[in-house]
Amino acid sequence: HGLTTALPAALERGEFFIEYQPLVHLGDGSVRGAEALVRWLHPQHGVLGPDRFIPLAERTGLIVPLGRWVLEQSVRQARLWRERYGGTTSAGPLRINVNLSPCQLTHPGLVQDTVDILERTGVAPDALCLEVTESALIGADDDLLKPLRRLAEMGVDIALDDFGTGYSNLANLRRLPVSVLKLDRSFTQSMQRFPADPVDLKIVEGIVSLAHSLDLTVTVEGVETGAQAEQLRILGCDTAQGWYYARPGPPERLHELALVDA
Ligand code: G
Ligand code: G
Ligand code: MN
Ligand code: NA
Repeated sequence: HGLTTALPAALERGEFFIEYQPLVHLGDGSVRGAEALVRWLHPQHGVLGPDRFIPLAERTGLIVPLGRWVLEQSVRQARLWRERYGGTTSAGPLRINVNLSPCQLTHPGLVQDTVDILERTGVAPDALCLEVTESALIGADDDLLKPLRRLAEMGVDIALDDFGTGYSNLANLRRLPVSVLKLDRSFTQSMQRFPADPVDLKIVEGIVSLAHSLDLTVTVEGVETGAQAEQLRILGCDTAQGWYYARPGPPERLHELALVDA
């Protein structure tokens, strides 16, 4: 339909833009980086969120050039942040998280495109974290994991996004080249009630303890209140993201948030 056929021209016309949502260290509240979230400024419909067009882009294959564009823009932005701060904030260099769709994982150019973008921009691989959903990696064979392994060996972090929703076998984690778990928003929501559901508390505690024993970092999504942040900090989560800290916004917002902190 209409949106689908308009996608390729939209990329050429520069109708896509990226908002950034900060990632905050739960221990000291400092901004450590941001997740890049793509939007489409449609000439008739206004701003469309990724839910409206990413599935269409996946079906038509446009996700590959669109994803490459998002990666390049985001890494360039990370480079600008580094220049602005002389490379560091109080908490070290700002990092950038970029979502990968399953189609990008199977595209043969992924590793080379990523290497090229990092080289062109002069950004170190360890400033980049690629987010892959848990469901995309369920039952993944070695062919699918190979490019992620190569990227991980270069120092790029791989995060398992929406973790806890995909029915993945926890033992399976050992096989995956991931260094970050992003706990799904549903866990954070269950911390809203006070006292929180004791079973949910145990589940989060268990995930955090397993993750740390495997040398993985735990990021929580969807933090909307200070009480949730405090509960998740006590449970041992490392990093948080959510409206309590900031909604996704233009890159200048992150400058302000990180500078307040520096
Ligand atoms: O922007 P919003 O917070 O509504 O994000 C909705 C979903 O869209 C998130 O699950 C996110 O992972 C996904 N998303 C946002 N930007 C991108 C992108 O550049 N590529 C892919 N594949 N998914 C994205
Ligand atoms: O990659 P992922 O699908 O997890 O992208 C995050 C999505 O969650 C985006 O759509 C973003 O706008 C949304 N989001 C970010 N912070 C919050 C929050 O605190 N509460 C809720 N309900 N949604 C959030
Ligand atoms: Mn994500
Ligand atoms: Na997510």
